[in-house]
Amino acid sequence: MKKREELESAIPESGLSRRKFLGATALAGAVGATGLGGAVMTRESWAAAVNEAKSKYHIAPGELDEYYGFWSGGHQGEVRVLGVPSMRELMRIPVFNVDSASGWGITNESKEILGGDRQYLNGDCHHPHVSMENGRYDGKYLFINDKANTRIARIRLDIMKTDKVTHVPNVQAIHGLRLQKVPRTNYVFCNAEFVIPQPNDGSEYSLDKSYTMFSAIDADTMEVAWQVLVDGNLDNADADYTGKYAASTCYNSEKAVDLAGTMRNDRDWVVVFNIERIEAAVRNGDFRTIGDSKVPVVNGRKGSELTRYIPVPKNPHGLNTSPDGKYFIANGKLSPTVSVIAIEKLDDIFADRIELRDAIVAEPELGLGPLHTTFDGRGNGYTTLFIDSQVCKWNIADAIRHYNGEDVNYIRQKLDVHYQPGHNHASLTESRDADGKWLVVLSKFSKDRFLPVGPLHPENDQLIDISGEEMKLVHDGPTYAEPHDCILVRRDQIKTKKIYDRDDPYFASCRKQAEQDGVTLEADNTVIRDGNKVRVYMTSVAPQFGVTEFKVKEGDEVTVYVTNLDTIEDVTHGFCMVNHGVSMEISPQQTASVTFTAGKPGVYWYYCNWFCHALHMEMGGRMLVEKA
Ligand code: K7E
Ligand code: CUA
Ligand code: CA
Repeated sequence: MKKREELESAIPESGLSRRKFLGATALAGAVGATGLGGAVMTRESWAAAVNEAKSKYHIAPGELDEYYGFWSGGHQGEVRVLGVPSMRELMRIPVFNVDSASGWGITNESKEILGGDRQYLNGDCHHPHVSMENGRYDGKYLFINDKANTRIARIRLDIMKTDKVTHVPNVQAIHGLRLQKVPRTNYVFCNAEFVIPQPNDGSEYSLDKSYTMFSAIDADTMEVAWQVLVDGNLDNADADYTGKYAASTCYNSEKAVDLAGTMRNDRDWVVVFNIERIEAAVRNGDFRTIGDSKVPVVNGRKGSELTRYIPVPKNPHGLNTSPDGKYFIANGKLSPTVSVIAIEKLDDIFADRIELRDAIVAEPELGLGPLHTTFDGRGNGYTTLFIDSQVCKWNIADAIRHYNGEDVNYIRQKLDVHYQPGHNHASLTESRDADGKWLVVLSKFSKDRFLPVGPLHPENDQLIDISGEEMKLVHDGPTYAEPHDCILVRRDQIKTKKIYDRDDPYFASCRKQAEQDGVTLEADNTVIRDGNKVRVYMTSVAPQFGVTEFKVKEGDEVTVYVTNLDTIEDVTHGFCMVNHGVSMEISPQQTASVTFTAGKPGVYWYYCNWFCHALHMEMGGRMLVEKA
């Protein structure tokens, strides 16, 4: 793609103002392909080309997008839901952060899910992935890692709320995360990035004796099923379409802590995990446990029958399975190449019938800093080039022919992106249904692309039309820190609830407590005193709480349960107790609860903080706190 100045000078003096032109530069990629480079561009043909490009991604008011996009919120700790191709933000799902609007990290329900880790206020999400059935998205769950505090979380996609959080033991910093695709998502595979002593109890500190592990989490129970001790470190992972193999990149085979040390070896490796053999080892008791953890840990270090280490250059990063199930692609990062590993050769590798490097069937040179590859389902890969600030479209079959000595050009196109892309992700690309329509490129720097907002810049998530022969950049999307990765799912693959079911497990513990107190959540407005514990049960119907006044004593542990009896879609209430740090969402037919300590004697108002009615401002009540 041409630079802005070249494009500008290519525009004839036909009346298109500079200002209008600059406004259209996001479409330059789209228009460039239709003849901007030539001298024949007139104002009319320019405008027609702009309009054609716009009509493909512009979703008119009231119209719905074709795809759900789930965006990681990076070190902001949440997951965001976008509509694609409009790139409109639809919802935010708090996960490892605290959210004042929904009460995530404040309500009892969220604290119960956050479990022993609720003392952490931060998270670092990278890799959102949607559960699968036979290699296709089933739309049930989305899983996401937390690198900062070594956790993974599961989000129920029917209500778009986090419903499980698991701390992974024996390791530090869960980074790569992928799901088993076939026969279904039984396992969530995740990589811990940093090597630590085993056990990490202060009896050992040397890097030499430090290791990390590949972990498999049972996707249904969210318990850790097993872990595999490996050599080197672990970065990104993916699984195959047979259910037999998963693979991970290692960039720190040197086990160095300094930068130069991690770059010492010309080749690091991809470690391939043999799932069947690992399961058999666990079944046969061929494992150990570490420290207090009961999780079976099997030995997958070099020489083990459970793994194979395929050397690849150099500090590889992304690991991506092609949607035809044929290849694992390891992205070279410090090498301008990606390594194409033929999955059909892995049986031979594990049977020691061929050499490790024989599994590599191509190593195309794409450009500087290849990080991640995605696919269009038509045999092409799209690899981000971090240093070149480009996406490279290349043909896998041609890269293989080239590797075998044929004189073919496997590179189809290089497109400038703005700037320094990390992940990119094509529609449905992690499933058999990869449809090659849209490509989202998550650029790490936006520099001059948006109005300045101070020293901290947004990132730039760019939308590229890949439905034709050429990639066309059609949209710039500023995002807050830091969506490493996203996933695009067809809208019919996700089925959401409009209102809660009254027996939803999300608030089962409210129901349990109410039963013990002889209270019917849906009907009763009552206050139960139990020593210094006070439980206030109230209903809400727009625009009123069922309880408008209750008395407690200073220092009481007060729990408020609100059951929203409204059955109308979109009528969500809130409960905010002034000067108590208490705020939560109660959506239609939901029960939510929050516990706090009653403050100094006096009057405290509570109010509904989700706009629900013309008389929403009037929806409130008073807590009267008496001297203890
Ligand atoms: Cu490349 Cu965490 Cu997938 Cu960032 S990771 S870009
Ligand atoms: Cu109820 Cu606002
Ligand atoms: Ca290295």
